[in-house]
This record gives sequence, structure tokens and C-alpha cells, in this order.
Amino acid sequence: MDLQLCLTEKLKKAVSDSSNEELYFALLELVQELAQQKEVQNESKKKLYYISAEFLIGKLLSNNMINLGIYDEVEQILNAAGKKISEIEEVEPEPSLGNGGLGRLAACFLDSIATLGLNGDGVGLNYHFGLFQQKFEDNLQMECKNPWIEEKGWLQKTEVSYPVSFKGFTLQSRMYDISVTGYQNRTNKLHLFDVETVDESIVKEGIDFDKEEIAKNLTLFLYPDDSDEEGRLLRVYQQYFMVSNAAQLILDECTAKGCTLHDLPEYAVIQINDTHPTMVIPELIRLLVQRGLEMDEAIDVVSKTCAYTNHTILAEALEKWPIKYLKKAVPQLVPIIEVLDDKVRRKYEDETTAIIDKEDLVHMAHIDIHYGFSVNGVASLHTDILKETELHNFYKLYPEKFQNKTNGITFRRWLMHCNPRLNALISSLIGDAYKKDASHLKELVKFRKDETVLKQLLEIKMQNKQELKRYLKETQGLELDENSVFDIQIKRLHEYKRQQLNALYVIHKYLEIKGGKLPKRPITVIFGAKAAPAYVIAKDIIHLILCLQEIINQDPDVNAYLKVVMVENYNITNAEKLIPACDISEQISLASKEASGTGNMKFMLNGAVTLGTEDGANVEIHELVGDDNIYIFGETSDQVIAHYAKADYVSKEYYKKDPDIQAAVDFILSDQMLKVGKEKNLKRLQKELLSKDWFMTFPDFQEYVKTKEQALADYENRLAWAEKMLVNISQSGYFSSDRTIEEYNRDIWNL
Ligand code: 26Q
Repeated sequence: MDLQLCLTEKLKKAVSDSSNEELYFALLELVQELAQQKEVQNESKKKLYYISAEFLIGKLLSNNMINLGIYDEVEQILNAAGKKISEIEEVEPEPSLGNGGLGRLAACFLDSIATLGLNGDGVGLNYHFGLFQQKFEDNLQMECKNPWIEEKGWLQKTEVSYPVSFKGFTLQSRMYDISVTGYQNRTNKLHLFDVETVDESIVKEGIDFDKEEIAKNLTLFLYPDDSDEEGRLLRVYQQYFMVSNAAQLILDECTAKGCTLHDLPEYAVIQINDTHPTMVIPELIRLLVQRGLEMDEAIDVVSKTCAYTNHTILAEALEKWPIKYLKKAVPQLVPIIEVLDDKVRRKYEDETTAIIDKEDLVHMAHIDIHYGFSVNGVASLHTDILKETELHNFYKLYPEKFQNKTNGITFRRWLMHCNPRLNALISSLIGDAYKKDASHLKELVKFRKDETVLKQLLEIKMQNKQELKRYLKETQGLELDENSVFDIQIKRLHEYKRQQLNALYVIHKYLEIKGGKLPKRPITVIFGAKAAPAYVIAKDIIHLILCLQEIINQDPDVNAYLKVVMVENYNITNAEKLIPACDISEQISLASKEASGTGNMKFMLNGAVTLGTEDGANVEIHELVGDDNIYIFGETSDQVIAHYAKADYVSKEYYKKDPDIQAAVDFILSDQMLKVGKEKNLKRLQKELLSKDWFMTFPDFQEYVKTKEQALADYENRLAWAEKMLVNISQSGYFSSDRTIEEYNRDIWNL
């Protein structure tokens, strides 16, 4: 196909005479057409439905062009006409249909499912404003809505529409589709359901709106937290709306292919992404009974169709809905859930595995485990903890259901697209096979002592750092020094992820520099994080970091040696710029708390070296790269779990006996801080650390400082550091989501 011709036909003028906007829309149309040609007509019998409340897909234009194999040619055409692909990318809004890891994982999985040529679609919701957009004002996080849907974009309206009944009213849905292009392979779909009655005008200041009118607000926002009562109820409405649509779609598609419903598991397999879509189980049972199956058979059929992925061991994040919420929103499910509970109670005496507990809370994960055929954790340590601790009583009942599926990331977006220089170097060294089979990256190991290659790696890192510097200067007016070490922690803000530990390090370093102890090389500590709007302490931690940024970057004694950067509105688009520019990847969660992490994998692939705890997938990264190519510190998950069991951790004691901790914690309420910050917030945060420190930052503090200093010292031997980078890149193939999806298919889906 002549792309040049196609483009000019769409533009009705020369590429060189077209604006970036016109080029974006022309390319969008072209990509849509090419993607459509790769939809598969004669479908295989069995299909996967990946149901998820979040799909954090990121911008799609470049990624689709890479997957369709037209990126290089389009780039040449644009360059020849004096246009830049990066400027055209800026025209595209980023869909913000996810909070973080779980949503991004779903997006990487869709890419890999299509790339492996598997028959599988995503099903979710079309949130009009997605996750909030973050702004900083007075060193505080502010939230505003993030309208991303445009007249002309990737969403395609379909004919599909279903009635979804709630107590007292019924809403008619509308399905929108986004094409999911596989790399040199088929096109699948992401189905996003919406209601036509949604009224964007009910959103007032920021992200406030009337939570009562479900028909008007159902798909306005993605929920960043569940901290207020009406919000929680709205989340039940959202979840039911999502799964009722999914269930109707699945039954329609299967019956159209000849399924009798008795044989549903031969036609469909449903992956339940955390408990957010769990109501699909009782909803499917309800629909099957409505269509003539006996209750027992309906339960059996559904149990053979559904599989559940657990993404968290934080007790407070496990969904438990008061039965009164369900009675108020979706009373039709209540008798079914009662039957499910009754069956469990008849079979097993253990109260801890019941579905409806004594306080009338419905434990969503318990439905999934009893009435699904597979339960998986997302990293090896995480799955072990589920089996041994969190879900131990379930593991005793169903050892055969439990399995591990270590997370992965798509290398198309997280290498080929975001780091074209490194990608080009790798293909020049080992050819292109790694793009389809990432295990080929291992072949890079033979260059570990090759000075030319190591110097090329360092040069690429430098160029990526300069590019990030330009980007942050343009978008946020920040000044970075590309010769400093870029130490980066980007992820949702949560106490267990311990951005506060990194902030304490920053204070410690600041005080050292003030005291005359200067680092060999300047350090730039970069953060990016959104906090749930109602998560008070998380917002206080952001406040702390922003205050430190103001104080340190303006202090002439210090700013040549240390800088703090808090990137506003951390999202996929800026992650794609930050990750290739990183030297040290901060993965410092309290051991046992981070189920997997996937940012850790993205950094590794892009030649950053991990500084982290033995948590989540860090454990597997450590095993793959060996002690010399990672910086590990902190208590082990076993030690941490023991502290919680014995309740023997007292933060105040560490504060009393460790002068460094004392100085850093005292600084939070120093005059300097009070000049730029809010006393109320800073006091609250300091008190939290001194009276609780629930995620145990103090016990790990000294070892963290020491290990980070070691990394910084090692960084000075540039060739030895480049070797660490190379080993990390060469061992990262295991974390391709293609490998993960192959395992899901082999062990769970059997497509
Ligand atoms: C629950 C109830 C009410 C409102 C919101 C929620 C809610 C929303 C989002 C609960 C959890 C989430 C997101 C969880 C998440 O992103 N978990 C991450 O999943 C990644 C992919 O498996 C892992 O790598 C991370 O370790 C894990 O934290």
C-alpha cells in the first residue's frame, strides 16, 4: 500500500501543508482502516473475555502504527515533509481509564493477547472523565476532571445495547469499541459500555458532582477510592452495569456460535481482574436460570467459566460490600448470593471462608474462589503469601485452583515505542527476533564486557535524560541537570509504597549537604504520583515532597548537588518519557505489601538499576540479574509479617535512638518547612510517622541510606555501571507480557 498516497487523499493536501492536528486525524483514520482489515472473521470456538474496571491504555496512535508495521514509513514521510511524529502525538488526548498497575496490566495483556493471535476481548466501562487530572497549587494536590473523549477518536459506537435493571429503574447501555492491534498479528476489541443519559454538566467544581442520580452520573468517573458512603454505592452500580453488559454480550456471542448454554465453558472463559467484576458470577447464574437452566447446573457452568486474579494482599483493599448496598442497588442478585453462601456453609464449617459474614458483608473474593476454577497471584512471592497467609484457609480447600502468573509488560510500548534509540541498538546487536520472542534479549549478555556497546548504552541514556530535561522544562518549567544521577520513583501514592521513606532520604541528604558533606555527583530525585482525593496522609506526603522541592531547589548552597522534582499529573504519557531516562529505579515498598509492581520491569528493560526491597516481582528481578546488578535492602517479608503478627514495632523507639531519623523527622516541622507548607498537614504527617509508621519506614531507613550511597558510589565507575544496565536489559525478557499471556493461556484459558 502506498501510505503517502493514502495520507494525501485523506488530507486533501500535501503533508507539508497540513497541521499536526490534520495529520493526527488522517493517521487515526488510516490506522482504524488498517486495524479493521486484521479483524478475524472465522472465529475459533472458545473466546476469552477479560473483564476489568480499568484499562489504562495510554495514547494509541504510535503504538498502533508500530503494531501494524507502518511506523517507520510514516515517520519517514512526515520527516520528509518537515513534520515531527512527537508533535503529532501531542494532539492525542490520553484516555485515563485506570488508576495504576492493575489497569495498565490489563492494557499490556490486551496487546499480548492480540500479538499472540488469541481470540480474546476486553470488557470495561467508558468513563467520560476517567481518573482525575492532578494539578499542584500551594504545594498541594488539586483534582480536576479529565475529559478525553473527542468527537473523532478511537472509540467506535456500535449497534450493541442492553437493558440493565437496578432497583426501581432500568438503563439502556451502549457499547463502544476500541480496536486492539496485535504486533504483526490480528486485531481484537476492547468493549467499553456506557449509558446515553450521562450528563457531563452535573460536574461542578473540580470533580464534585451529585452522586444520587445514577442515570446521569454512572460512567462519569473512574473511582480512585471508596472513602465516602455514596461513592461506594455508586461503585456497586458501576460494577453491576459493567458485568451485566458483559454477561449479556457473552451469552449473545456464544449462542450465536451454537452454544446451548449447557456447554458455555467450551465457548467462553472469563478472567475476573481483581474483585471489581465479581458480580459477573451471580449475574451469569441469574441469566442462565432465566434462560432455562436449573440453579445447580447454572452454578456449575459458571464455575467452570470464571477465573480470578488477585492483585492485593492489603486487607483494606479487599472488597466487602454490605448486603444492604446490594439490596438497594441490585436486589435481583441477593437471592443468588444467598444460595452461593448457603452452599459454602453447608460444605465447609470454617466461618472465615463464608461469603456473607456475620456482619452481613459480602466478601467478593470469596465468591471468586469458591465459584471460579482458578485463582492466581501476580508474582511468585505474592502467590506464596496468598497460599500461606492471606488465603490460606482457601488454599487448604482448593490447592489445585491456586497458581502463580508473574506479571509482564508489553515491550512494544515499553521499549520499541518509548525508547527508540535503545531499541535500535538492540536490533543492531542481536537482530529483530526479540520483538516477537523477548527471551532473545539474553543474547545481549555476550556484550557485557564489550566497551563499545557499554559506551553506546551510556550515550543513549544520556540522550534520553536530555530529552526528559527538555520535556520537563517545556511542560513544567523545571530545570534538570543531565549529568546528575536520575533517581526515579513513579507510581500511585500509597503509604505501603513508601514515597515517605524516599522523602526522608532527601531530607537527610539535604541536611548532610548543608553540613558540608557534598556528594561526588549531583543527584536528582524525581517523583510522580497521584493520591486518591480522600486519602489524607497520601496527600500530606505529596505536600511534603512539594515543599522539599521548593526549599531544596531554591537553596543556593544545595541545588547544585541535590534537586527534587515532583512531576505533575503522572500518567502513561510522561511515564514513557521518564522511564528511558532513569538511572536508579526506586522500588521500595514494605516487603510483602506490593503484589508485583510492573514499573520495576519497565525500568529494568530500559537499563535502569533497581534499588528495592525483596518484594513483589523485585524478588524475581533479583534472581535473574544476581546480587551484583541490583541494590536490595530492608527487612524480608517474613520479618515484616512477623512484626505485624506480634505487633512489636514501635516507631517512637527508632526515633529516640537514631539521630538521623530524628533530624529528618524533626525537619518536617522546621521553620523552613512551615514557611512554604501548611502546619496542619505537616503536623499530621509527622504525627503519623511518630505514633504509627504503619509501613515501617524507620526500621529500613539506615539500610536504605547505606544501599543508596553504595549505588551512587558504584555509578561513578561508568563502565561497570553500564554492565549492570546491560545485564538488566538482557535478563528482562522474562517480564514480557507475551510470556505471561502464554502461561495464562496454557494453564487457565486453553484457547
Ligand atoms: C476498590 C474498591 C473501591 C474503590 C476502588 C478500589 C480499587 C481500585 C483500584 C482497588 C484496587 C485498585 C488497584 C489495584 C492495583 O493497581 N493493584 C496493583 O496491581 C498491579 C498489577 O497486578 C501490581 O503490579 C501491583 O503490585 C498492585 O498494587
